[in-house]
Amino acid sequence: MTDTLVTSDLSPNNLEANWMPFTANRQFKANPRLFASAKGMHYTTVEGREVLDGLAGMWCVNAGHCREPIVEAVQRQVATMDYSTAFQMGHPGQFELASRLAAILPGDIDHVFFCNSGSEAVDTALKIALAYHRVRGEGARTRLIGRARGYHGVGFGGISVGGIVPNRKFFGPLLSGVDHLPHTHNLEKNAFSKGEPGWGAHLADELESLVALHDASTIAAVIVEPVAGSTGVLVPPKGYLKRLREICDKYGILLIFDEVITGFGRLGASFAAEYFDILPDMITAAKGLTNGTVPMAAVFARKGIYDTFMDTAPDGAIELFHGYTYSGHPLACAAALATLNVYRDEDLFARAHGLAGYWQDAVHSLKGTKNVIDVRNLGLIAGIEVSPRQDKPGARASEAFLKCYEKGLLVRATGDVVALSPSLIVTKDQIDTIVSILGDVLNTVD
Ligand code: PXG
Repeated sequence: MTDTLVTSDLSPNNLEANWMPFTANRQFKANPRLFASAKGMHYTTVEGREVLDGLAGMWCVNAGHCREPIVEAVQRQVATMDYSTAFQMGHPGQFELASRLAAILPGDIDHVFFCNSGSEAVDTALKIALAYHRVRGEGARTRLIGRARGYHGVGFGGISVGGIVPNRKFFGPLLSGVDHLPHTHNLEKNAFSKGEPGWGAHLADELESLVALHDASTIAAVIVEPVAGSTGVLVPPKGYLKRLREICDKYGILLIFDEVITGFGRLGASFAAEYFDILPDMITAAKGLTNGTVPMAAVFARKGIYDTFMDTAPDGAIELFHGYTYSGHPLACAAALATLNVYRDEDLFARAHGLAGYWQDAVHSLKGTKNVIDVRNLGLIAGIEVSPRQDKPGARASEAFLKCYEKGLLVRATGDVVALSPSLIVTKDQIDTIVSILGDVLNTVD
C-alpha cells in the first residue's frame, strides 16, 4: 500500500488505478505527462521541464497559477474552519461572496446558488427553470432547448441539452422533452473572421421553428454558451445572441447563458452577458470563480426568479428542494473571495480587454500555416482549425497538442481544433511564444 504512494515512482503499473476522465487512458499510461508544480504562466513537469500554459489550466486559472493571496486565503481558511454544513446553517464567507458576485453581475442578476462544478451548475439552472415555471403556475413548461455542438458538462441534464455526440450516445435515452438549435459554425461563410463573424444571426430564428413545433407553453428554457468553448471555439455571429434574447422574451422562455468558460474576464469583461450587453435570466459559472484552485460553481439568477420562489412558498417552508453537501464550501468561498480581489486589484478583466487586439493579430498570423483552415478568436480565446486527416478526424490536432507539449507549450486539442485560452496575466512576449511554437509545430504535422 505505502509503495504506491511514492509519487516519484512513475512506472505504468503505478498509474493503473486512476481511471482518467476524458483521456485516452492506455495511450497516456504508456507515455505519461505529469505536472509537479505551477507558478504564474508556467507548469513544471515531474522531469523538471517548464511548460508555458496556453490554456489557463483548463480555461480556469484566469489570474495565473499559485497566486499568493489565493493560496494564503485557502491556507488560513482550512486551519480556521474546514467545513460547515450548507443546509439550514451558514458561514459568513458564503454570504459575503454572494454579495460580491452580485455586485459585478449585470442588471438584476443578484442571487447566487452555489454548486461545485460546471456540470452541477448547469443541472441546477435547468432544475430552477423547471421549478420556476411550476411555482408560478405554468407547470406545462417542461421542455429544455440546447444547441448542437453545445457543451454543458456531463450530468444527465447537461448531456441532454448538450450537442456532442460521443458525450450522449453511450448513455441511453437521456432527459425527455429536449430539443436543439443548430450550431452556428460555417467555414464557407465565416472562415478567418476576426471576432464575431458577420454571417449567421438568422440561425437564432430556428428557435421560432421550435416554438412553432412544440408551442411556447411547453418550453421552459434555452441554454447556450455565449461562445462555445469545448467544441472548438465557436464565436456567435453578430446579432445572434440578441435575437435569441428577443425570441425568448416574446414567448416567456428563460434564457440561460452557460458562462463556465466565458465568465470572469475571459472575453475582457466580467461576463459574456456584459460583453454582448444581453441580460440572460440565469448564468452558470465555475472555473475562473476560484481561479481553479478549489472546485466551486454557481448559478446566478435574476431577482424575479428568486422572488418568485420566496413569494410562493408557505412560511417556514424550503423554497427549492435542491443543494449539495459542499454548496458554498468554506475553502471554496475563501478561494473565490481572494480571487475576486486579485481580479479587482490587478484590473485583470480590463487587462484582457486591452490585450485582445494583440491576441487577435497574433493568432490570425497563423493563417497560411500548413493545414490551417480557420482561425477564430474573441477576448483571450482562440481556436485554430486544421483540416481533418482522411478517415482520422481529430488526429492532426491531437498530434499538434503532443508536439506542443514536447516543445514546452500546453494547448488543448478538441476535434480538429487547437484551442487557446491563456491566463489574463499573459504578456505580449508570451503570446508571441505561444503562436510561434504552435505555428512551428503545425508546419511539422502532416
Ligand atoms: N459548461 C461549460 C460551458 C463548460 O465549458 C462545463 C459546463 C462543465 O464544467 P465541469 O466543472 O463540470 O467540468 C464546462 C466544462 C475542454 C474542456 O476540453 C472544457 C470543460 C471541461 C473540460 C474540458 O474544452 N468545460
